[in-house]
Amino acid sequence: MSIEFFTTRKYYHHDGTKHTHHGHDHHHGTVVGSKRSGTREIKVVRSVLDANNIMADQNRKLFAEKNVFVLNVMSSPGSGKTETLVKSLALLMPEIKCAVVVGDICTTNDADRLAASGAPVVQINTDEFGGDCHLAAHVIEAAVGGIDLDTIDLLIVENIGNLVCPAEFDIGEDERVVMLSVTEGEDKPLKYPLMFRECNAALLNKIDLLPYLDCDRQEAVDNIHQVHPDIPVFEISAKTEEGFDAWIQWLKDKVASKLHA
Ligand SMILES: Nc1nc2c(ncn2[C@@H]2O[C@H](COP(=O)(O)OP(=O)(O)OP(=O)(O)O)[C@@H](O)[C@H]2O)c(=O)[nH]1
Ligand SMILES: [Mg+2]
Ligand SMILES: [Zn+2]
Repeated sequence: MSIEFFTTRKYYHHDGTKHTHHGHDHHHGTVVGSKRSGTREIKVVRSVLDANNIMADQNRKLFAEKNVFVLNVMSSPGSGKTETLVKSLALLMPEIKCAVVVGDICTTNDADRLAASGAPVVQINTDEFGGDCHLAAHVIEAAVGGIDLDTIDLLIVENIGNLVCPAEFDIGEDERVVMLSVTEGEDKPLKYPLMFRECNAALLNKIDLLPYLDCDRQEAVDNIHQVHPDIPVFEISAKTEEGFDAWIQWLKDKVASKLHA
C-alpha cells in the first residue's frame, strides 16, 4: 500500500489571503474583538476564516456529489486518534470502503500505521512553513485530489493534534468527533470548550488506564456535557477495544443515513 505524502506549502496561498505564519493572527479567534488589536487585525482574522468557509462549502458540495461521508477527528496530541482509527478501520472496512487523510506537523508515522488497514492514506505534513497547527479546507481539497472519491463511502480526517484551532476550521465534513483521553485530566472540556461545543460526538479514550489514575471518569463525562449538553460520549479503550461496539455503530449509522438519504 503506497502512502501519498506532501506538504501544504504548495497550497499555501490558495485561499487568496495573506496567510502569515506563525503569528497566530489568522486563526486564533480570541484575537477577534480584542480592543488592543484594533479593527485591522479583526479584519484579517475574519477574511481568512471567511475564505476557509467558502472552500469548506466547495468541499462539502464535492463530498455530496461523490456520496462520501466525511468524519473530522480532533484531539490534543497523543489522546489516541491514530490507535482508535487503526482499530476502527479494521471493524469498518469489510462493510464500508474507507480512506484516511492524516495531518501532522512532521513525520509519516501515523500514515504508516493507518495504511496497514489497507485503506488509501494521504499524509499531510505542515512543517515546511512553520508547522501549521490545524488542517484548513484548502489543504483537505488538495489532499483528496489523491483519493478516488468514487470508490469510497467514508473519508476519515485525523486532524493535527491540537485541542484549540482545528475547531475553528470547517473542512466540509459531515460530523466532528473530539477525543479526550483519561490521562489528560477531567477539566479539559472546561478549559477548551470551543472544541467540545463544535463536535457532534466525544470519545473518552484509554479507559483501560483508569485503575492507575486519579481521573474521575464520570466527572470527565459531566464536564463534556456541561459545555455541550446531550452530545454522545463513547467511553472506549483503543488498546482493548472496550466500548467500540457503540462507537462503531454510531459511525455506521451516520454513514448510512447520508449514503441512503
Ligand atoms: N493504554 C492505552 N494506550 C493508548 C490507548 N490509545 C492510544 N494509546 C497509546 O497512546 C499513545 C498515543 O496514541 P496515538 O494514537 O498515536 O495518539 P494520537 O492522538 O494519534 O497522537 P497525534 O497524532 O500525535 O496527535 C500511543 O503510545 C498509543 O499506543 C488506549 O486506549 N489505552
Ligand atoms: Mg495520530
Ligand atoms: Zn492552527
